[in-house]
Amino acid sequence: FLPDPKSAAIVGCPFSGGQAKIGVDHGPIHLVKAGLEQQLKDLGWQVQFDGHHQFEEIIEESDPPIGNMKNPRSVSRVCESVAGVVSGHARRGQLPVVLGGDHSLAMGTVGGTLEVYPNACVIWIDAHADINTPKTSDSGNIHGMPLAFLLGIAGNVPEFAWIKPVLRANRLVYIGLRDVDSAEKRILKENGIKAFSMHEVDRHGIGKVVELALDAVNPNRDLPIHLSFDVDALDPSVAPSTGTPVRGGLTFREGHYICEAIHETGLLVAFDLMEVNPRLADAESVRQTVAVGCSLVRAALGETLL
Ligand code: B3U
Ligand code: MN
Ligand code: MN
Repeated sequence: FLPDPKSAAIVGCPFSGGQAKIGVDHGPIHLVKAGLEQQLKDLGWQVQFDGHHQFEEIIEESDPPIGNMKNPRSVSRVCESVAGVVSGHARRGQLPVVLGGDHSLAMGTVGGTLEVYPNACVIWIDAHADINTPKTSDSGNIHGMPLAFLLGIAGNVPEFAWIKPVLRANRLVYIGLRDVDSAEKRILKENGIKAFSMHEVDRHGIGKVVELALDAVNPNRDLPIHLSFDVDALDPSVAPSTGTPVRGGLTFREGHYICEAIHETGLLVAFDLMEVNPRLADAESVRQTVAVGCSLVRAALGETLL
């Protein structure tokens, strides 16, 4: 089954524990302040927004590293809670629009989606592959690891035991990659995971790449789609306010085209917008990044140019 037509829930996740820079926890507040809820209503959606999540009570005061993983207990508990919220909305027929926060949150969002739609595929838009295991990660930042946990290749970390290996490698595809660690390249190869880097976007054009990406994970165009959009997939000239910008990214139109094309499939069941950090860069850059973020969400929910 698919969500009720045009019923969405905005899930604001002010959380930054999956990486080191302060400010990304303010992303959802800025996106909502910019009017996202009303913008979606203006597109004809019923929108539930109950305020941002309050993670204070579940974030651990003392959270020493496990191996090299930073803030592991907090990340785990926050993601477990997000998974419950996302699956709840999905069960009620709503399309969760999750606003991050850092991309570690996707352990919760994708986990929640797959609880309700076990055969869903994941389209991951990012400069980075976010598939390090706790062993391969140099940084120890868990926002570089969510896919390893979802795929069940992260190794045994008891604190993350609640995450079931719900995602199959043939149901995951990337668009926009350009900063992938060598261990991650090996993981992608070993698991046969399809990825369209910026090289493929340059070669084929974004229209063809989205078609090929859907062919890879959704050949009959009949599986639910979870679209997880890291705003750093966009070129830093388009979305400067993010923690780990990488030059050579998607243009404004390429980013929007992806969202529009996924909307056109009629199969979208969940959308994440992650890594907007309003504490980085100057006021005009922040305004621009927040505006682009809102407009990506609108495109995924059906805003058209004509
Ligand atoms: N792959 C590196 C860098 C990184 C991943 N995600 C972001 N940066 N945003 C890591 O830390 O795992
Ligand atoms: Mn990411
Ligand atoms: Mn990224």
